[in-house]
Amino acid sequence: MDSKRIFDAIVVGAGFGGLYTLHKLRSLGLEVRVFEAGDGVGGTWFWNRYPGARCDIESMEYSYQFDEALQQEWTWSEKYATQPEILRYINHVADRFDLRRDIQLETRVTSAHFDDEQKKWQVTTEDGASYIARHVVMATGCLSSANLPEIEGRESFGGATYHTGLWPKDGVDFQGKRVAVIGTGSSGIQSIPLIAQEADHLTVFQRTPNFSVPAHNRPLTETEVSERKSVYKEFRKAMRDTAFHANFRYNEANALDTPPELREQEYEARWAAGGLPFMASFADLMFDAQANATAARFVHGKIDDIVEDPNIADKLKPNGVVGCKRLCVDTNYYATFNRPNVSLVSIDEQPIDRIEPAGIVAGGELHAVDIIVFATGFDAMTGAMSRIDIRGTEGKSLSEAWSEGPKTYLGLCVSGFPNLFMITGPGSPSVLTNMLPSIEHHVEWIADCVRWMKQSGKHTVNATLAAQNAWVEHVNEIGDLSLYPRCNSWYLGANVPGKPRVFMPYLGFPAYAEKCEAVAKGGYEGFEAA
Ligand code: FAD
Ligand code: N01
Repeated sequence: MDSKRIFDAIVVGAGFGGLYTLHKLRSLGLEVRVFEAGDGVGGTWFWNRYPGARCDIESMEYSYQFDEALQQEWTWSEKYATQPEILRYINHVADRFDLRRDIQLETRVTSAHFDDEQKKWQVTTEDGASYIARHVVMATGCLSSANLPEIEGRESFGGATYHTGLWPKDGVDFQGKRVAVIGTGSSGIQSIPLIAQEADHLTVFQRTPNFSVPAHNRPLTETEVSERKSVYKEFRKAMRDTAFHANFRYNEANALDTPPELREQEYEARWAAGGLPFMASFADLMFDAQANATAARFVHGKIDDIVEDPNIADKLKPNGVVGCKRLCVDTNYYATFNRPNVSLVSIDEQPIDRIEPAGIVAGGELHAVDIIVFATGFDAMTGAMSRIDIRGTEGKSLSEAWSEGPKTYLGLCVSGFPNLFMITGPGSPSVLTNMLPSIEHHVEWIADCVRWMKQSGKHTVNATLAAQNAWVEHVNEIGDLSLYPRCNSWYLGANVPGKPRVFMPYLGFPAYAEKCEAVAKGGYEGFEAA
């Protein structure tokens, strides 16, 4: 790249968020540089190359909609696209919009400091270079900071270890190997069935069982693709008025007001259709524990039907609330435990004592393995930003400002950090939605704000503390109406030891988009512009 050091905007991250931000800010005439730690674009889909990695929102919805020609010309092959196909799509977008010339790969941002006098940001990268920009956009991802558990002896292991979110490009050969997978979230549940097919023996270490529904993935037919494309714009617009920003066929009825036979029929139909729309079976599922228990009993019944050994079936049954942790979407997950080469270690009963050169010791028993796969998730929503030394006005550190949990205005900005924007930050709906439209919504809001600043001769926008406090209170109030805060999920930071427990996403599309629009129309209410 050229040696230019001064830009209008610096974007951190070249996933879906960073790429669209670059395109959009460029269209305003801004000079933009994107810094990306990886050696390719794609973010999530660049890093998560584990076997079975796919989207769990249907491909024709889990894609950009900002450009009609793009969505007409790209054809997805399957209902849920694989990681390689999604990565091909992202690369296509990077080429199609000539984005690469402003993306600096293999460049990790280590700090971003606001200069109170210049009213600009100084951004430093790992190689010690410094750059200046008026605006900084953190497109660093909600699920981009791998969480490797501190298990005693981890470094002493004699075989190979992998984290699903840092998977090697050349893949991993499991043939003839004894493999351990630690973790049974979405990444574990997607990869376990495929690793089991290849490995000599697979031992799954499960700390908390998770609810999973079948994907029923399949190729898309030409007819359904062309039918959707013929109304793509209208379809996308209709999705914007839904809670998850996706075609979940929401049922307005409550589970508890529905007679048991009809309730079962609804669950059966959703199970047969597959995927996350299971959560839209009834309107009260995430708001009433008794309603949710009807869904939990249904899934327990399915686990009993699929898993032959009743003892193993019981271990696989989650106790908690369906959807309280992100519902998993699988292909043959529960059936994998019928295979003779798969065993399940429930960490509840046999806690992991340590890792030794030969394998994992749990409950005093050594499980000798050649490979350990950590499907242990991410320091979600705040992890990537916390790893950067971010300092706002008067040198105030973001880590300190967030020491009791992240506080933001609209999940877009933080008070005291002028012109620093986040894509799908904590306090926005982000991970509780189809993230592609949520990303596009944020990018477009930020671009509108930057355009407004240019037009009105403003150099900085800074969220007021009062607006931020009111927003944080509102996010908590709404979260508390639901069952989400009731379980140990990464939504709350519960998966990372020592992380403050705060329900981080905002539950509330489409009201959220209306609020953001009202803020902008009201002359950026809740912001001080100077
Ligand atoms: P990311 O794609 O995470 O990109 C962030 C980028 O920032 C990364 O490339 C990272 O290297 C870079 N970065 C971070 N810190 C720095 C730094 N300091 N310096 C330089 N670069 C940095 N969402 C859905 O809605 N539907 C799905 O089906 C779905 N499936 C998923 C499957 C997996 C396996 C995972 C992990 C997540 C999935 N998600 C899904 C969520 C997914 O993260 C988002 O949909 C989306 O891809 C996020 O895009 P992004 O650009 O915001 O962040
Ligand atoms: O991570 P997770 P993930 N010892 O945090 C366990 C998206 N995604 O990578 O539940 C032992 O969900 C942990 O146990 P517990 C999606 O949004 C989507 O799977 O904390 N175990 C859990 O079982 C998803 O929600 C797809 O008790 C430990 C697992 O590791 C998000 O990314 C695919 C442990 C981590 O599960 C994260 O998913 C993949 C320890 N010390 C990801 N620490 C799709 O399907 C953690 N665990 C589209």
